[in-house]
Amino acid sequence: MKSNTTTRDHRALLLVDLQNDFVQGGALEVPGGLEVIEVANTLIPKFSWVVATQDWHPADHQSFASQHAGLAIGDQFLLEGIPQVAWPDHCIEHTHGAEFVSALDQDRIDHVVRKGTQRLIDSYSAFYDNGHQHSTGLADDLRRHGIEHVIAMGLATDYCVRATVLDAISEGFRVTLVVDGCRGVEMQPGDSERALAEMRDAGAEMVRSGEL
Ligand code: VGL
Ligand code: ZN
Repeated sequence: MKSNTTTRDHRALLLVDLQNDFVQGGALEVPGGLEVIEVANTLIPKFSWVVATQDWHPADHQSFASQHAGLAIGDQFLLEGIPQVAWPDHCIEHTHGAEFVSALDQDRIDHVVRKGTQRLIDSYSAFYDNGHQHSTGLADDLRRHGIEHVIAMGLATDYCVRATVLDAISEGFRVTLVVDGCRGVEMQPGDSERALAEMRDAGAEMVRSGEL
């Protein structure tokens, strides 16, 4: 059991998509993705509430290039009117690729948020789908636990981390991003740097894991 040593901890650690398909050898490998697992394991014991997101797609998810004749991986298209990148098949529900990386200290995860479960809409953020129509319930769940401050890290900086951090800020949480705990896909060079600037401009505080 975890002990609650602080009087009242209003902080939660939010681990974004630390799944096999996003690390070395995975279907949507994020360069250096495996390196952040150690960062996560170092931070987990410092928090009394740990949330992890899990990208969790049906096998025929329409964000997959394989579902569209004439689309190649990395192409941009409109999915039900919403801009979408065509991804390789990844994080298919109940497969090895969708599982958390085994080196991650999963015993200390209190709550898992699965996203991208609806075939016609993608969901980068831990809070809402990409059309901002359906909530995952995470914001209310965090508030119910007295959380005011979210410390985020994970994969990928330029997609799911970015969307999660921007939504957390809009939801009224104080947000800190652990920069060395993130890696980007970089479909275009500079995407991660641009995402970091966007998150900073929106109000995210940037720290390194050693400062926490
Ligand atoms: C992600 C692309 C597609 C991510 C998930 O975790 O950043 N990126 N699905
Ligand atoms: Zn996905």
